[in-house]
Amino acid sequence: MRNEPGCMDLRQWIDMLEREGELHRITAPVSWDREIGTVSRKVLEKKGPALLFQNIKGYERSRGQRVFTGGIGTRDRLALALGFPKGTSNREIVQHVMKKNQERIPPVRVETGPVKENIVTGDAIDLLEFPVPKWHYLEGGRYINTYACIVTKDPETGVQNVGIYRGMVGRKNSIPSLLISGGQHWGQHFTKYAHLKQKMPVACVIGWDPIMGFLAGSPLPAGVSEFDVLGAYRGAPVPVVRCETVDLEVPASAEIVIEGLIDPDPSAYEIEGPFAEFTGYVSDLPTPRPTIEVTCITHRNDPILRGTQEGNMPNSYSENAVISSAQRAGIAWNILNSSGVPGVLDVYADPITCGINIYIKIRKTYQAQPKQIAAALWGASAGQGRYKHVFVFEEDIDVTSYEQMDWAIAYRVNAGHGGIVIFPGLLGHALDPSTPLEERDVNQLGAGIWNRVLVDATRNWTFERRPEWNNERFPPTVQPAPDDEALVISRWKEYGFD
Ligand SMILES: Cc1cc2nc3c(=O)[nH]c(=O)nc-3n(C[C@H](O)[C@H](O)[C@H](O)COP(=O)(O)O)c2cc1C
Ligand SMILES: [Mn+2]
Repeated sequence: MRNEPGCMDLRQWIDMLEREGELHRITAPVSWDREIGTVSRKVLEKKGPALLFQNIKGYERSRGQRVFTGGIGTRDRLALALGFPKGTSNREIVQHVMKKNQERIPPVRVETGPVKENIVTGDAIDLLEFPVPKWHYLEGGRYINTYACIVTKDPETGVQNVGIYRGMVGRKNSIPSLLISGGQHWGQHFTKYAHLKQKMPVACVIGWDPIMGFLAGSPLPAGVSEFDVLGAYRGAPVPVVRCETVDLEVPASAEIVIEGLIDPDPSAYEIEGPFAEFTGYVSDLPTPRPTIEVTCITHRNDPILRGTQEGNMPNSYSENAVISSAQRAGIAWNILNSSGVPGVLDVYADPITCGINIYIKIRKTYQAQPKQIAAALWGASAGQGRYKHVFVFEEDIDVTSYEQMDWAIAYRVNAGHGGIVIFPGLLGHALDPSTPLEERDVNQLGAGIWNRVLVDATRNWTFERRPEWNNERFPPTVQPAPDDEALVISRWKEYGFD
């Protein structure tokens, strides 16, 4: 059963995690300089709790003293954030995401809220009054925008977008940011402002309802406001207030909001990077990038800086991975539904690869069904940076179990008979380090290139049914007969087992 909690601010979310035994408070003094990042990496390795650092060295009397991270570090905490109990199945969560992504409840404007308890402007602005971590030793600086949900407005339609895009502290009032002009929605807005020869207004929302980042961190269709979808997830409109210096709206009980302008003139760019990327590799040389000049900071009393350690490793996947794996599975399943592919029973993206590899369970009704699935995913623009490797299984295989999938890949895939298909030269992700640099030269090619692979681990329908196999195309498995199994289970204790 799912409960409808309504919108939650960060403090309510932290309280909920604490009640569920999913929060750890660190009261020992900790340094912002790599220590917070390393602690959070070690806790990710253990699939441990969310962390509230309450005592950051040198910040005892500063504007901000606390850092919160790891809120959605596991699938169980994602379930909690969505209003489900822990242990909810992949299928149930993904189907909820598919439905809610398509619903809308617009926000409601309120006069004021806790985010206006403190308003900082002009020379008083100093981003390093907040305990901004340097997360990783190879990173180029202190990243303040890691889980910041950045609001921008389409200058033509007036629709607001909310997206997560990284940004580093440059000067005391500047945030050079990874702004990709092509696919990302703030990048599309930026191109329009540049055309108008105007600076783009932005508002970075740091710390609010966990589902805001869940929606801002994965692609909804262009032109859809993530605030409207967030309202639908919560069954209640998002209460928003107007910003002080830009014509944008932000949640009224956010912890910290950084308002600013991005100048499209490249001479205003500042250096950003390197950064520990979602792929688990550190990439990008220090590069001049579009930069937020901060015009105002508003924040709650005793604000909590919400941040996250980026980068997936096999033994320690990031929050981004947990979030985007559920979203990317839902997006894939919606693509398959809208393409008319029948018989899809489950779609799983493991956090480790967050949908770069995608596992699909079907009820097979025709031989070409897995090929149709791959073609649909590869043809959709929402699949641009995901679904590089598509694996298709039948209904007897649990696609959340690597053991089961491994067995099916071993004994149902025949590469010489259509079991493996490579489609070269499709849209790809420019950050994938397995792609040669020249094939991810976005300036030259417009987008990265991938050689995509389908692994069809369903039983081959070109095989004839055989009488000695009970008229099936494959032999029977070694599973005991149901009657034999029932007898043995009923006598289990008599054999001396527990
Ligand atoms: C924690 C986290 C960090 C992210 N960092 C970046 C980033 O630095 N740059 C980027 O372009 N996308 C980043 N993303 C992915 C975008 O948020 C995602 O593509 C999203 O769809 C952007 O919103 P939009 O579709 O409204 O543009 C990040 C996602 C998460 C969850
Ligand atoms: Mn968007």
